Amino acid sequence: MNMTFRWYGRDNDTVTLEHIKQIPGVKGIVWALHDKPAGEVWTKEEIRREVEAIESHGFHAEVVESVNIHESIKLGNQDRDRYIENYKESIRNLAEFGVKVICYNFMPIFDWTRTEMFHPLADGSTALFFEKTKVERLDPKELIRTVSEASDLTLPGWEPEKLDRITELFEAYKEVDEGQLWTNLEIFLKEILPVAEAAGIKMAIHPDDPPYSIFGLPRIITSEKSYEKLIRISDSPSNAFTFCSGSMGASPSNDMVAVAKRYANRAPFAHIRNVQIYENGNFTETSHYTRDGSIDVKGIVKELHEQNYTGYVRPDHGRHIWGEVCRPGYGLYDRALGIMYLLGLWDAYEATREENAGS
Ligand code: DNO
Ligand code: MN
Repeated sequence: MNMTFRWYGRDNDTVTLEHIKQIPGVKGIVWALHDKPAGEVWTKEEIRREVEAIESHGFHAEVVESVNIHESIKLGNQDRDRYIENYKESIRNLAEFGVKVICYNFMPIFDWTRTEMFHPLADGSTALFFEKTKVERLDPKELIRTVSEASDLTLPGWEPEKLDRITELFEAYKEVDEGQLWTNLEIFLKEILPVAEAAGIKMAIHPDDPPYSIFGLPRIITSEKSYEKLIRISDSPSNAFTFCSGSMGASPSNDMVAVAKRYANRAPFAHIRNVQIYENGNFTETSHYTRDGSIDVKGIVKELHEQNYTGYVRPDHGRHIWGEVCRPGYGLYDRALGIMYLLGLWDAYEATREENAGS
């Protein structure tokens, strides 16, 4: 496990690199140009600035999350080629600065979606929450307004530029069903994978979160079946996955230990976190501790350990604890606790292996 921590950059995050330095075992920073609109080229100058800041603190900057995909690519619009060419240039530029993995997702309009950012938990902390019936009931604009009122920050994909165009985007997606979205993904991958392969970069697609359709929009990276389909599209080593236990695992039908068993070797990047799923389909994010949620976090780490997993790992979202004011899900404290739990599990499995080898 190459332990990393997601950071939003000096101007966008309450957490600093100096803070992250004090979490034991963190080797790298997962970063992005967060102010960059989807579809624009990431220039060498911009990349250099970020990478140098990260490396000057003794971290590697080998993982980027995310280089976002322009809606025209997902929709298959006429102008998609221009955005695909820009994407290729960003891949080449990132490779020059030692980037090895680019995480991305192919969700229409929204990125990960929740209905409450500061849902109270029994222990007095708050966490992100997803209320299924609310999503089924509310118009997306209404939902975004109610959720955003509770915070200065919005969820990714809810940027004001996009919200201005939301009616138009929904209209456009009426023409795009799951099959069409797969075709558009395939066209994108066939174009960019040779470039990524030549540049030594793995394109690690992130599962949809939650892993089912919301607001009538198609969602296609939802289960192991999606992985099989992706591999059929291309078996290039650059056609890779981000394993995300909390995203794909928000569907109880996805057994994340089994997914790790079968697909960790194609996932150079893993997000590990827990969620508590309720019978009505609602779910809340919890601490990383296995007993706090529905995901077998310890089984996942065991599986990764058995495979001698050398990929990049990060704790995914955390709760907001000890009064921390931070980006929803991306505070310092609970993610630091998550890291210590993951590293602790790993070391325990390691110790067991050594004992068994010695006896
Ligand atoms: C949710 C998070 C997401 C993820 C993007 C990847 O689990 O990991 O914000 O970063 O969807 O593109
Ligand atoms: Mn994730």
